[in-house]
Amino acid sequence: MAKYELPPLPYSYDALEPHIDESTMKIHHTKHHQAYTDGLNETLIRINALSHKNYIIGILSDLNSVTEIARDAINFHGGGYENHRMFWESMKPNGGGKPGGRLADEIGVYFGSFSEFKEKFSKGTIAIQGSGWGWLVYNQTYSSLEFTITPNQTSPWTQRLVPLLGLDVWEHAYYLKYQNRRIDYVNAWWNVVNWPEIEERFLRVAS
Ligand code: MN3
Repeated sequence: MAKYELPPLPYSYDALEPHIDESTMKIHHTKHHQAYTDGLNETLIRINALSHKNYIIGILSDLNSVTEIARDAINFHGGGYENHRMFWESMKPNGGGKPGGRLADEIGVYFGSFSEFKEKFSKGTIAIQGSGWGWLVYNQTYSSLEFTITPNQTSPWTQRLVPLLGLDVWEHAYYLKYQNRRIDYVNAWWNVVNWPEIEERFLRVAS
């Protein structure tokens, strides 16, 4: 397997204005995401696993297969690489609104309604202590939708949960524009969610 490379953003750095500002997007992508990508490659080289047959999702789903000395680094950099790859695609200019189709129905089943889901996701994510992510995940064991949070860059895949929609609440994701007002960032972020993409992710895994 070739080295991992920073995936290009599917839109321009200023495309999510005014909700997420250009400077934040540029630094977040070219510095932070690049650093996780580099860290992942360096870790894989260190353990002679650059040719690991599995894509990073497979590795994260089975962290015990990684030699113990590198497990934390793979969790962090590999999670950081994959979480951010998904994050960029989870957003789009003129996004927001509500999901449709089967995902909308299932959100109704598991959360009561879309507004109840949104409230649970927002509250739970705003309340994360320190750095981490809020997630809508698909639990393949129970064929259910769940809200969960992970610390730092830990991926839901490490808990055998399929990430559908994640929100990065590290300060680097919002501090330039929102400073300490994480709640304002979270509320604004809903305006750029790429629901058609999240619906497709759900349909690919839902049984
Ligand atoms: Mn980030």
